[in-house]
Amino acid sequence: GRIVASSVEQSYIMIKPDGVQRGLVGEIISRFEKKGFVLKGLKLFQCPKDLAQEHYKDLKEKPFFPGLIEYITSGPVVCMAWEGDGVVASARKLIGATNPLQAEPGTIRGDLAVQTGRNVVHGSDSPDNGKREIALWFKEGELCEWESVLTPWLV
Ligand code: RTP
Repeated sequence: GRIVASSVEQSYIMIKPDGVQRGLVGEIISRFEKKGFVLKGLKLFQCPKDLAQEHYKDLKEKPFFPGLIEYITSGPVVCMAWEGDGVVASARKLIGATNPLQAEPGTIRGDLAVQTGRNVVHGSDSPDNGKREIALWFKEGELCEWESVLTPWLV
């Protein structure tokens, strides 16, 4: 879809099927809310195979690629667009290392997961990929422009 460009940095954050299945949706959303980022898009979504393949296209030569596509399409995901200065790098820190056994306690993966192949959440790795992924996962009209009460306190 085509999404109206925001001047503020945005990250595409996704709760993967294991996070939804395990009832961790509220816990994960809460961490981004408490940090002070602003939620601009949110939906529960059954990802089709072609979208999963497009999202992870840079990994298509990896041996784990077929298993990754099966995992991401195995049940609904929660798609989110989070906004704020520095949100992309900060969200990666909140999420923690790709391998949850190496992720620091206090991070989402460090606290809630044990397997790389079941690491509960995705976060964009650059502001450009944040834009690309939000445009890939959301359609026109699915993002909301609204004024958070955080703005006068945090910006
Ligand atoms: P993400 O894109 O989900 O935030 O993860 P990431 O940047 O931390 O990791 P990346 O290397 O981009 O890998 C994407 C996702 O593929 C799965 N993976 N499985 N079995 C394996 O060795 C393996 N390696 C990666 C993980 O779900 C990882 O998050």
